[in-house]
Order: sequence, then structure tokens, then C-alpha cells
Amino acid sequence: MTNAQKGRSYSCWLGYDPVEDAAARELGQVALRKICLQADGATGECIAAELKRAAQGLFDLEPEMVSRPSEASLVVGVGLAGDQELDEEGFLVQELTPSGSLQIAAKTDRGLLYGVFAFLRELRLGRFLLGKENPAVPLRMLNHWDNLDGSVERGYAGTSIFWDGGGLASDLSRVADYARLLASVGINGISVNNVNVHADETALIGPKLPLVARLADIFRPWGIRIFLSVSYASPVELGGLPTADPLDPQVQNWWAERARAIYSRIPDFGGFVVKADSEHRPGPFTYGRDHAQGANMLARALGPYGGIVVWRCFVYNCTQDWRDYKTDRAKAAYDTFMPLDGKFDSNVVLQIKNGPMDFQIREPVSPLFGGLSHTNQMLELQITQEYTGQQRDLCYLVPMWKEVLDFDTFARGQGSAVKDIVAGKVFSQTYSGIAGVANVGSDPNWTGHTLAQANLYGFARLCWDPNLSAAAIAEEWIQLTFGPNAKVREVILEMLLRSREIYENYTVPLGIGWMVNPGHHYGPNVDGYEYDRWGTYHRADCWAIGVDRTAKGGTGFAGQYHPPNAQMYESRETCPEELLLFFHRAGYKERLRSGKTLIQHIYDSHFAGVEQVEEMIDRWNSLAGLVDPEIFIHVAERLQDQLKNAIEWRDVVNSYFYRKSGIPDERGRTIY
Ligand code: GCW
Repeated sequence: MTNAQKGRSYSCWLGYDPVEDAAARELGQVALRKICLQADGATGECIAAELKRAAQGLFDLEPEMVSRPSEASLVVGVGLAGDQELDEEGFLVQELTPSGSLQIAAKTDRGLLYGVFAFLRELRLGRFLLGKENPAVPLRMLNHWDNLDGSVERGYAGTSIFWDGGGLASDLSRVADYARLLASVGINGISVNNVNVHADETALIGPKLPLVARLADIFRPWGIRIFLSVSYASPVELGGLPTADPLDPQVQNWWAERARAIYSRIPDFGGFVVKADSEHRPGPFTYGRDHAQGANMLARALGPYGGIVVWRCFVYNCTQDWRDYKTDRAKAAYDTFMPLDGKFDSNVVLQIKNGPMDFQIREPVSPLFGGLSHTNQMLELQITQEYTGQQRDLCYLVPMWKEVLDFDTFARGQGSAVKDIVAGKVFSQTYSGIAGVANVGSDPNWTGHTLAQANLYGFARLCWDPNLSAAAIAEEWIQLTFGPNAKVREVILEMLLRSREIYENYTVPLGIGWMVNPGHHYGPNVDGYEYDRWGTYHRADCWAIGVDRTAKGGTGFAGQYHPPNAQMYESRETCPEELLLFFHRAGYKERLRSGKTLIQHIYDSHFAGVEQVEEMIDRWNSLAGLVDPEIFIHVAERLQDQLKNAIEWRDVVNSYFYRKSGIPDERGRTIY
């Protein structure tokens, strides 16, 4: 495919369209005229190519590459003056006197790469970047749930860009473009296969290792280390051993030998991502071992080479009986991992989903954050929109992630926010970070819905700086993607910023979750999972709905938080209302803070959600002629799909609760 065939949305936020603003143009032309680049190797080449590409596209300029700093308008180099306070990945941009030339300095090539991308971004936004920046979060990672046959679990943007038919995809130039895209926003790690590891993928640490090495070669120049998801049963499945017991020396040797083989091919290999004892995946429980024993064994195999084990905490009983009111899936991760706090090796990092359930549109923050205080930990977010519209419905997730990051755990008293924990600032951790489940596939626009690119961009920007606001990130992304038109910015900004609330309005009320069609998880089915084994119940009857998770009379989940939060959730009066049904059972006639009854709230929010989608469609239509015509039509079509989905949700949910409760809508609207 040529770039033209790929369409405008292929370049995402890196489309270097000509800068029109005269002052910014002048600035760029002066700065990029003569460049002295003091970085060699593959990353140096990436930097040089990027600068040339940007100069060409933005300013119609062919920069001259000079070897002496004194002759340059821009000096880019490792170990230049003034970089004392920089971290390994940080950078500094400063003006040199008396020459007035600019300098981008860093301690590493990677820092330079980030500095150059940031500098170019700011130029394109009409701002002039000066000063020092270090990334807030050390591990800034993407997890791909891609399978070797090319399918993507919970993928909504085509097939895998890495794999096809059991081997590598035919067009790896796509992977190189992806690496560049991710480097531009500071991603530094990527796992390239599904955490549900099947037979084919197990071979990636065996006979198929050369395929991984090829991908690693593509990512390396861009500062991105490659990780693999592994099956805990690999010694049995691949090695032919009778057991995968972590305490068995044969098993330990087998992994040590695998690690040696991997690092001999991929010296900067990042490590393993492991989903163990979760949703029927094998794990240490099979052998009567706990998760610390399980994870540490792998960590010891990787340790000599600097590798790490990313061990997921998504562990719960997925064969629950719906009549069992005692077991609470929300409590499971905490119950499993808290007793092991402090028992993990220094190169194990626990990866914790943002909520205690599973990436619903509204959940409280997992109490493992703030609970674990002697364990490396990272946050797992889901960029792919499994439960949030599957990239057919618009749902800008950054506001939700901000809530998670800003959540104060009170682990060390006030001021122990999740963003500080994942930055490694609250507890002493060797590793910490954020991982996002990628929303990318083979679709020409990468993310299915072009506006879902904002989630990928926003995820990475938050990893770099969790203090950026959702609006600031959205504005950046809009301008970099659609150019400087003020009307375009205003309309898309409003669409993005309201989209989460709108999605929530027409789907699941007040934090209770699910109500989706089983299996694929798109569209409404209120009882879809109600009598199933997955532990995801709303417990609606003809009087009330919600799960009592208080410590007093409920499942006790609220008691897993530190005191101020535990008390806040425990009481019906202080529980944030958007989480009411997550923590409490409420009668349909109970009054909410708005003065409305619960049932009326359900009706009203669902009617409102559909109207808001209609308004969004009008807003988007006002951009006809102002955005790329292909993107315009594409988004318009997605919005029509979203409207259908919203109407279905409204009608299914409202009818369900009307029939259960027998209470009519005060406003007499159509409910079936
Ligand atoms: O949300 C669930 C998904 C599964 C996924 C699992 C997990 C990769 O429905 O598809 O498996 O979470 O996070 O492991």
C-alpha cells in the first residue's frame, strides 16, 4: 500500500502537514536549518530521519547536517552541557549563548529521541519547548493481545499487525511505522502476544524465537524493548517435562535455559508477561504453590540478564455459582496478593487492572493500589474498548484514567495517589509503571475508529506526565491530527470530553457493570451474565438492584481500602453516587442526591444518552468541509452505528427495569 492509499488517518498524530502560522514557520525554519547530531547507531539514524522528515513536511526545508556544533542552528547530542538533573530517558532543550542556537541534550540516545519528538510536537502546536523533562513513569508499556494466527483478542481494528498464519505478518513496514509512532509519545516496552498463550505462541520462546528477534530489531532503534507473554505450563507444553512446578529443579533449569536462549538472540529482551491461574490459564496453584513462588522462579531465570517478570493480578474464581452471595470477585485479587506483599523478588512487578472487576465503564480503583506496600507494581489500563464501545462508539478514556491516577489511596496518609505509586514515589520499588492493552490493528487508521487514536495518544502522554489534563491532551491530539482550525478543535474537544459520560448514560447505571451480551461484550443484555459463573452479578429483583459490598452487612470489599476511603464507600451517604450500585443495594424508589428516584434516574439517563449521541452527530456534521473528507465520512458512519447501539441500550435497559419494577416513567416516554 502506498501512503496515499493508506489515507490521511494512517499517519495519526505524526502527519507533518505544512505549518501555516508565519511566526511558527519562521521559528522552525531558523531552528532546523543546520543540524549537528551527535548520536550514532540506529537511534541516531531515526533521529536524523525524523528531523529531516519534519523539516521537509512542516517547513519545506532540507536541513543541512553539519559536524561542528558551532556551525549549527540546532545541536542534538548525548552528554552535552547542562543535563545533570536528567534521568536516563529525560531531555533538556535550551538556547545556547551567545550563538542563539538551540540544544537538545540527554544522557542517552533514547532521551534525545524523546527530546526531538517533544520539540517537534511543540513546534507544531505553535509553542517553543524550553527546559527539562523526565518521564514520570518508568515502565510505559503496551500489551498486545495478538495471536499468531493474526486474530486479536478483544481487537476492534482489524487483524494483528505482527502475526499472520502462525508466523510474522507479511508487511513488517507497518511494525516499523508503529514503533515510530509509539516512540514519538515515549512508549518504551511492548509485549507482542496475547496473555492467553496458546500452543502456537508457546513456541515463541522455542522454535519461533527468531520471529521475536526480528520484531525486537524493528523496535530497538526506537527505544522500545520487547516482552513476551508466556504460558506457565511451557515446561510441559514445550519442554516435555512432566511438571511445571516452580520448586522443581528441572523446571527451574528449563526456564534458565530458555532465558539464556532468548538473551543470546535478543540481548535487550524486556521479560515475560504472565497470566497465571486466571480464567483457566495454568499457574502455580496446580502444584500447590503460591504466586510469589511462581513468579520468583521465572524472575530468577531472567534476572541474570536484566529481565523482569510482569505478573498479572487478574486472579479470581471464574466458576462461581450465582446463588453464592459470599464470594465476591471484586475481592479476589486483594485476597490473593496481599498476603504475599514483600515476598516477590526485585525483578517481579505485579500488574494490576485499574478496577477490581474488569475494565467496566465505571469501577472504583483496585484496593491493591495502596494495599501493597512492599511490592513492585504497575497499573493495567485497557485502551482497547472491550466494554466501552469497541471502537464503534466514541469513548475518550483519558478522563477515566485520570480519575484512577488521581485517586488518593491514603496508603501513607493523604497524598498517596496512584499516579505517584506507579511513578515509584510512594513506596520503594525497583520497577513501576503503566501498561495499556493496545487498541491497534491492521485497519488503515490503526484503531478502527479514527477518533480512538486519541486514546492511544492519551495513554502514552499520561504515562509520560500523569498531571496533564484530559482536555490538554485532547487539544494536543486534535491539533496534531486535524490541524489548527479553531472550530474543528472546539467541536472535537467537546465530543471527546463528553463521550465517556454519554456512553455511561446509555449503558450501565451507577457502577454496577456488565449487562452486555456474553462472549463478544457489545450491546445490551441485562441478564447476559447474571446467572453465569463469572462472578459479575447486578442482583436486580423487583424491588432493588446493586451489590452490598460494605464491611458491615455486605461482602466486605469496602473494607479493603485504607480508612478514609473505606468509610467513604461504606456509607450510603458518602459513597460517590456514580458508584452507588457497586457498593450498595438500592431500592428503585430510593431518592438520589438529585432528588430523583433511582428508577427515574435510570430512565432519564438512558433517554439523555441517546439524545446526547444525536447532538454529537449534529456537532460532527458541522465539520463538513473542515476535516479530511474520508475521515469525515468514516466518523459520521461510526456515529450512526453508535446511535443505533445507544437506542438499543436505552430500550433494553429501560424495558428491563420497567418490567421488573412495574414503575412507569414519570414523563410517560415510550418504554416497552
Ligand atoms: O476482560 C477479560 C477479557 C479477556 C481477557 C481477560 C484478561 C485476555 O474478556 O478477553 O483475556 O480479561 O485480562 O486476561
